[in-house]
Amino acid sequence: MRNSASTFAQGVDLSLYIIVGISLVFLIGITAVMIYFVFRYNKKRNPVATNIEGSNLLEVLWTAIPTLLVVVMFYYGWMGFKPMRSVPDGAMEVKAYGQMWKFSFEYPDGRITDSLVVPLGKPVKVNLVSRDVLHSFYIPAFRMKEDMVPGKNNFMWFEATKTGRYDILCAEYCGQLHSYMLSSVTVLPESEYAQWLASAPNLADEHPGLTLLKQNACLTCHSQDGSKIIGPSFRGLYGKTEIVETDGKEREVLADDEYIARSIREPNADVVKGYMKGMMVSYANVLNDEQIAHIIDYLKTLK
Ligand SMILES: [Cu+2]
Repeated sequence: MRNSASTFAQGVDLSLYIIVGISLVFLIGITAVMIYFVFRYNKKRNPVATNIEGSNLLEVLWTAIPTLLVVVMFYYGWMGFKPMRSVPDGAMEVKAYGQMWKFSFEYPDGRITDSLVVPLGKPVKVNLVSRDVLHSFYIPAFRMKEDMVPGKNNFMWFEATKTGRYDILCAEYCGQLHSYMLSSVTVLPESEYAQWLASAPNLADEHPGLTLLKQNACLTCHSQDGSKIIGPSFRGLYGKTEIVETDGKEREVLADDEYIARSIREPNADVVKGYMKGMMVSYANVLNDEQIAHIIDYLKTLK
């Protein structure tokens, strides 16, 4: 089986196996009977159609057997699901925020992080909060998925059974950059967790411009260390003279506030020489003037 790292994984996997198993038995059984009937009851062998009328035995069987199978599926599904909704007393609580397009986590001491870190073998309750639209908080290795619904307090809880780092994904299409909504949960032995908690950086202290760059996945294409990815690096960009292509003609521009704001709103207007046109979509409807100002302010710090 795939990576599994929480106490719930077994129950979810078991009910999945049972449902897939029953489905397979039917798939193979129905296909075999169908093939057999095609031969056994074709017109040459069986010129007069065979009809069965009024068989109480058959009617009881095809009512009772499917009912029983559906009850079996429900039973295992329910047994896997029930413990997910009753949080043990004394569970550690963390708040998870979903917003277009990132997750962030708030620890009881007010610390904000962009990935989740939890201790091994301890129940953790995650309160799920959406800041804008519907998101779905999904940890495949824990076999857990729960919606983040704006205006509604939702939660999940789990107990991690294996140390390691596991993906957290958004499983509800939430807009343009939904697929960039990734995070992770790291399970640490308790002593290491305590150490982490004492020294974890607090994102509340982060530059709002950097938060916006992360949130809008800008750093996927623009590095902060001077390396060339899909777009030009942000390091040393502000105040630099760039050679750009505007309407097919090369010209020199100064990377100032105006130029950067225009590049965010109309990325294909001035394309820096050596880079491809059409690689970036316009953020004119995503970022407002204030947010763009925060980003420019942050770029100024990347000397
Ligand atoms: Cu989302």
